[in-house]
Amino acid sequence: MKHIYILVVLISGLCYSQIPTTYYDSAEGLTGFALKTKLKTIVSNGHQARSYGQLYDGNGINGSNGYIDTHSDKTVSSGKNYESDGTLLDMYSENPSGTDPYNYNHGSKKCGSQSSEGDCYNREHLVPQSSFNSAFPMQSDIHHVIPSDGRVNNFRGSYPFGNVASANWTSQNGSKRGTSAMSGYSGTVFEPIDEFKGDIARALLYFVVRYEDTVKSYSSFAMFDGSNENENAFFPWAIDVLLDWHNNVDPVDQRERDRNVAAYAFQNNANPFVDHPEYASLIWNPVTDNEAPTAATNLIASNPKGNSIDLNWTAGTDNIAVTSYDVYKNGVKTSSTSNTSFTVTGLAPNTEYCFTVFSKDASQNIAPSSNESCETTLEGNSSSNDLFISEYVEGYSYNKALEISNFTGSSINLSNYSIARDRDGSGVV
Ligand SMILES: [Ca+2]
Ligand SMILES: [Ca+2]
Ligand SMILES: [Ca+2]
Ligand SMILES: [Ca+2]
Repeated sequence: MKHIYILVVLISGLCYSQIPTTYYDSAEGLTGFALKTKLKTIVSNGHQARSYGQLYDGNGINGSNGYIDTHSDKTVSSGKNYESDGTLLDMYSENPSGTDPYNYNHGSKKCGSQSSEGDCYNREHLVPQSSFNSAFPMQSDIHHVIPSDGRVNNFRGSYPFGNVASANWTSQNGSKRGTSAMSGYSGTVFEPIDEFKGDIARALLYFVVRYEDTVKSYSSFAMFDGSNENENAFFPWAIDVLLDWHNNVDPVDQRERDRNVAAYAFQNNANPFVDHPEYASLIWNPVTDNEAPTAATNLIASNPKGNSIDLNWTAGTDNIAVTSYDVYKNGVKTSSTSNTSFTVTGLAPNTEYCFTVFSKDASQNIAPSSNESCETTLEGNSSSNDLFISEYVEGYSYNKALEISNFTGSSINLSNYSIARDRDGSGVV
């Protein structure tokens, strides 16, 4: 019997559509709220809202079976295993280091009414339904709607998550409700056990990213500050405790990565904070860079033409990275480049110009000036007496082209010109 069970798990695993390896490519290099907004686009594109009932069994969607795939106590390839008995994995009743107080089999004992723990299970909205009026797709979003014991769900109610100072109620696995231990919030809070603090924090981080456009109006939930789309979404005390749970108390493990893949198969989007834990601090606690790069050196102005001069220099260095150079001509900024060479154009003939460049980093810290280098443009060649062929384009088959330039300063009648071809040295044709 056990062999059959393992076989079923493998087959359902093979059916999953995996999170594409390129899923987060467009977020690369971004930080702060620009990263948050980019992630909103990534996780919104393709997200297919499922019905509320499909959370329980998925009903054959895209090879996914809803909670059966995302929230089962099953073996993980690395990290901590619990009973691995295929029962419902309930964060409010699982005892990670011992026997569970009670268990649910998927699909049976759905609430229903409850009067004590173990009576029935239902769907717990980590962000309370009341804050978004039970609207879709939030109501059935499997990243933040988890199966849980009905009694504990009831005690959690719509309270914000946080660390409890003094508990007035404790579930059989140690989840607590009580007074806030966090300065900045004085109401009642709910604290899951350490094992699942990060799971729940990442679900909330996902929620404010996925619903960035509308979360401002969900501020009846005490963790949400009602700020605009491109801002925090959380009160300072709230993001502080979530980042602590996410980074320190309960970092991402293989069980959560497996769940994210199964959730992707269920509704075709992923939780970015599971795949890229570093995104959370990049968005809400970006490192401030106050250190300016070193100056560019060895600036040389050379190769003067009638109206251009070439510049080359040695790169500056930075604690993070030099991202660009401002180019100054006679003390006035004229251009910017990410390279260590630049051609200054649009210059007057027979004129001396002096140049400097300044290294900059992404935080707009500017280095001291490079050395100054001066050069004089050549005598005027900005006009000519006749047309000249400035470019030949070799296209496919019969597609060839000649570019003819007119720098004479006056109109030319092309009927006075002809173009002849010399074929293999056998004369003009
Ligand atoms: Ca268990
Ligand atoms: Ca257990
Ligand atoms: Ca965890
Ligand atoms: Ca820097």
